[in-house]
Amino acid sequence: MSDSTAVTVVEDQRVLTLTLNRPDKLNSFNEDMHYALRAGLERARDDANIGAVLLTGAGRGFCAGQDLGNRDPRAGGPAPDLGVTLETLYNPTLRLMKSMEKPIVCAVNGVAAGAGANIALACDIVLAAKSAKFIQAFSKIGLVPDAGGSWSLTHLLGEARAKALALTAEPLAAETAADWGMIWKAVDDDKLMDEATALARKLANGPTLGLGLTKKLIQAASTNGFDAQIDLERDFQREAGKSEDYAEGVTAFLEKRAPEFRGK
Ligand code: T3D
Repeated sequence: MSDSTAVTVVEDQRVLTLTLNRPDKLNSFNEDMHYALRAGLERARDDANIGAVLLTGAGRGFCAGQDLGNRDPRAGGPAPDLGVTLETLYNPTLRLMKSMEKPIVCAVNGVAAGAGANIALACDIVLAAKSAKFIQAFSKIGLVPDAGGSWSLTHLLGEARAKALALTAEPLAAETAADWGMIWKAVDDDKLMDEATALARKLANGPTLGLGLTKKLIQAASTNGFDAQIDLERDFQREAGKSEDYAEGVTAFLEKRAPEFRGK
């Protein structure tokens, strides 16, 4: 586990809360923060006592993407190979987020720009404070969308809106993002953390085996055709149907009581 302060890590009631913590730089990514975030996610993936992740940012912003202080051309030398950063820092984390069979709830507490916006969109359920904005800032500095943004925006919004957001870098308000289906919902600023925490706790204490399979199933629908997808539903339902949680869920329903899920 990382001992960096760039991401604070708090475990409570089966939720691992990861808070990006470089507020004076709007939580922009340096190497330290990359590795700390990855270590937190790996802990959540591997620890059976953790059922869900809550990702948020410290201070007034969620994340402003890459720390551009580390990219100053005035320092001289050859141009950096940004492909290396993506390959070694961003992409492994994004793959981990998508592959871990536990839900990641994101509470976007303020501006989310560049890779910061797209890390949020790679989470499973995104809530944002009404004052938050999403900015595909890349085109302002001559880059292309990364951190999965070209995929997420296109899948969530379609080409028309994806292209306009990426080409113009216009800020998108949280409420519009919710209206467009880019995120789950926009909530009052002072309610954001309570609502996101309650949601993460509910998921973490739910039938986590089935929830993990559901995450995989929905993700597979982005590339599968209908036939392949209903075959996958059959396979995953077979697995879910053998779980203790399924037996408990049905028993609890029949006994008119709340279920006690164990994630098995
Ligand atoms: O490089 C690679 O490895 C490839 C990967 C690239 C991925 C990317 O994410 S590229 C895109 C990088 N991000 C940006 O271009 C966004 C830059 N930031 C902004 O445009 C604005 O800061 C915001 C629109 C996000 C917020 O604006 P505002 O007015 O609310 O805040 P501010 O005053 O601009 O920022 C507050 C402080 O945070 C300020 O520091 P100071 O002056 O108080 O000492 C500012 O410099 C700092 N800050 C904000 N974003 C970054 C940053 N410092 C370093 N890197 C940042 N990205």
